[in-house]
Amino acid sequence: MKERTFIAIKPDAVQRALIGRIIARIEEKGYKIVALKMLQVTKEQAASHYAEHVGKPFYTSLVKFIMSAPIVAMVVEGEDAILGMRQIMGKTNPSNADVGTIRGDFSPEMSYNVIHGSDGPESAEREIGIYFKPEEICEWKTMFEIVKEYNS
Ligand code: IDP
Ligand code: MG
Repeated sequence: MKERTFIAIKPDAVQRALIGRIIARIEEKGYKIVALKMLQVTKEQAASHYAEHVGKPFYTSLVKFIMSAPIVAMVVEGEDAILGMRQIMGKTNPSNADVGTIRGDFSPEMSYNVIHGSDGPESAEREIGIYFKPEEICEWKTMFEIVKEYNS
């Protein structure tokens, strides 16, 4: 099923100049970026984004970290894109993330794991709403979609 997921290139990856390489992986897979912007996460956005983690030992440092430098926020669309992006990202703890995944290849430790991706349809919708207005999401066709239409 065609899905949209919220993806963020986290502050550590922005600071390490990995924006282009991470976006390349999303494009190489064939997913469509339908919204994209750099922004400084506010306290309100951080609290809302990470509400499920309130009370966990890493919560305070997580919120501080996500506001420590800009993020690159995206809405990524594609067939089963929520699970697909989680696969491309790799496991939360980069020590267990497969080689070839973004976290497996670029992240040295769990608190600096370079990318966020929604973990299900409800969180995707909720997270997209935290960072994007509906009019910031672009309707457009990739070459692949145009070719598929032509062949159908
Ligand atoms: P996810 O990003 O793979 O969905 P979550 O469990 O939702 O993982 O955790 C959100 C973020 O919180 C992680 O990406 C990571 O940056 C951080 N985090 C999660 N667990 C730990 C931990 O045990 N220690 C330090 N940071 C953690
Ligand atoms: Mg999560």
